[in-house]
Amino acid sequence: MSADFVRCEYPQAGYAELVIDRPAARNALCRALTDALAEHLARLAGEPQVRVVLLRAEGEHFAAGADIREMLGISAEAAVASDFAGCCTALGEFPKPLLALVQGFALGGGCELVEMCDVVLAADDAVFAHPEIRLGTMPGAGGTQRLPRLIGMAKALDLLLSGRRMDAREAERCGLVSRIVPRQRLLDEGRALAAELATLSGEVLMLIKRAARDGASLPLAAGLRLERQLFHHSLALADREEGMRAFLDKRPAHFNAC
Ligand code: CO8
Repeated sequence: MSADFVRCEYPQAGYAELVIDRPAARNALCRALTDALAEHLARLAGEPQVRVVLLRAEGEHFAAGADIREMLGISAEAAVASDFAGCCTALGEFPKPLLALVQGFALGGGCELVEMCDVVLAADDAVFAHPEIRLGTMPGAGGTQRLPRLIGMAKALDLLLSGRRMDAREAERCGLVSRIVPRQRLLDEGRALAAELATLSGEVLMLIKRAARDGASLPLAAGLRLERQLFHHSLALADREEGMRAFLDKRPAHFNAC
């Protein structure tokens, strides 16, 4: 496994951390790195004790996008044959909550990774951009599709067509970022949030993510039907009984993993 550029850690019970670790190249997303990410995610999806995954990066920056040197050598035919950029679907399809911690630059494919995460904590120095246009190329891992859905068409096309940078405050205002955190507090705050979610029902966390994510691409009536179906399903879970009994017994609930 090409694990060198991504490591998986378990700082505390209930959640895992995936750490992108290629800081000398500003965490540029070479194929070995995205393959390693996909392999870790496939394994974590099946680890019942892992209820939440936190994605973070070593160094000053989150990720500077696709590896431009590598990309320069890829022909259109080779990109089709190797499903280049399809390698990131593992993140977009991951069923458990994904928290992203972003410091410094999240550019191009790096910004696309952020767009695939569920809760984004940005350091106050975080900068987001889709500079692909300035390289004569375009987003290929979901940027033109997810960004407009996240922040609206007008703002998304402003960013995608110009390649301009957006600071953490603007990213929070427009809905790409969930919370801004002082840079020196980013890891602690991210781990505290992951640990908090890891005490909750793994099954229900996944149901809520599924309802919100799958419902977002449906017409409202179909989305409401999906929610109702998943809600009814949740009523059969032992965790539902445990949560409600614990409330009435005035004690903390002890929920199951996934
Ligand atoms: N690819 C390859 N190498 C990179 C990349 C990159 N994206 N970014 C930085 N590096 C390397 C540099 O070449 C340099 O290497 P070396 O030390 O060997 O010369 C090293 O990292 C340090 O880079 P800088 O000296 O430029 O570092 P600075 O701190 O001055 O600047 C920046 C940091 C602002 C991040 C700057 O490096 C930069 O602008 N990088 C390019 C950003 C960019 O244009 N990204 C878009 C790439 S295209 C894309 O993402 C398309 C997505 C398609 C799908 C994705 C599927 C995975």
